[in-house]
Amino acid sequence: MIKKKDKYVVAVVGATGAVGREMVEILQERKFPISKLRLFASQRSAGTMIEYKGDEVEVELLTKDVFKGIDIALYSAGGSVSKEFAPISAKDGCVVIDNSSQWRMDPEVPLVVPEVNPQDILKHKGIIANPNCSTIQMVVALKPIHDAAAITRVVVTTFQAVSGTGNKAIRELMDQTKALLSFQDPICKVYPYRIAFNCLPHIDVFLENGYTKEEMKMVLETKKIMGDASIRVTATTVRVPVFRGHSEAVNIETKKKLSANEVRAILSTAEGVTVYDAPQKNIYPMAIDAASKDNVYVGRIREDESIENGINMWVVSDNLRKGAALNAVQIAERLIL
Ligand code: NAP
Ligand code: 12T
Repeated sequence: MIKKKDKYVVAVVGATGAVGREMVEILQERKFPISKLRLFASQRSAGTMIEYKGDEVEVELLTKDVFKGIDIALYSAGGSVSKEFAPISAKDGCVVIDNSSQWRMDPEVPLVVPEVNPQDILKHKGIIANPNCSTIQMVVALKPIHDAAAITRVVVTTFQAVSGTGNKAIRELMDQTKALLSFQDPICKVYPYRIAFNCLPHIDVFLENGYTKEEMKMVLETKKIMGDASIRVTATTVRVPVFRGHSEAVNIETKKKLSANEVRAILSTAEGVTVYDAPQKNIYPMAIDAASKDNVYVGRIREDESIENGINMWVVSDNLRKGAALNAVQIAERLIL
């Protein structure tokens, strides 16, 4: 349990990263009650100044002895940093909300999307995990359908933006695009092949079963967040040359039959969802609409005519906001309620 206060000392670990910078923005935007904001990163960027509420806050070097007196730490500095530092933070009485995949499947660690399983926040023992970006936006759209018609199976294909990999990948897509448009050879450092004008069916590392780790995160995390291990999930995750916003083609099978109109009605009142679905007027969600927005956008809702009870839909959200920083801040907001 967190001790209730009027204002909290909040830390962002990995504050100079693509997700960390978004966290600082969102804390400010949503007026999170902060008495002192502390920002941490590695030696590479200690001393960098980041603006928060009109002031410049200096980025400090992350060390093991910084956590005393910090109430909540939002971590976004990669799995190895979370593995090493999160238990130390928790021992010092700080509640960690961790963005890496390090703790997500630990049975002691709640894995939370506030629209889906806010009740799990209460079970934390010092660490709460923020799910994978692709999983978060999908479950926000699945939960209301599951409540109405019991989902039995999900087949998902993702189209993921490079910002999911961080600042280096954003730069790589920019540099490769510039190079190719000037008839130069693109340099590949972050991804094994060029991402500019290409699609890579490869996100995170390959596992023994032939799936990528990103695909298996979608399978396992969905079951844990929805609190239903019986939902069958299979995924193909693809990196596309988009800077911001993940798109997903989601095929759902349900126990009870739902028409496309029923799904539209259910989703149009669902928390955190915007239905954007009028194909006759060329209205469907796109990454360029979702970028810098908070909601999960759903469109292309239609019956899967190849099975009895099936729905196809297209789900888009900003991977750095709902997929990472916003979801983490929303967890923190519930934590202090
Ligand atoms: P990024 O742009 O590469 O930023 C990484 C951040 O971590 C930077 O602030 C970096 O600081 C800091 N950092 C790296 N090593 C560190 C160390 N040893 N000690 C302290 N700080 C260190 O990456 P990002 O996209 O923001 O992602 C960060 C992490 O968040 C990822 O590794 C991933 O685990 C997680 N993530 C989760 C989701 C999700 O699905 N929910 C989405 C994206 C990312 P410097 O400036 O000093 O290098
Ligand atoms: N490799 O948080 O590269 O598990 O887009 C999120 C995004 C891991 C994660 C990516 C990744 C995660 C990516």
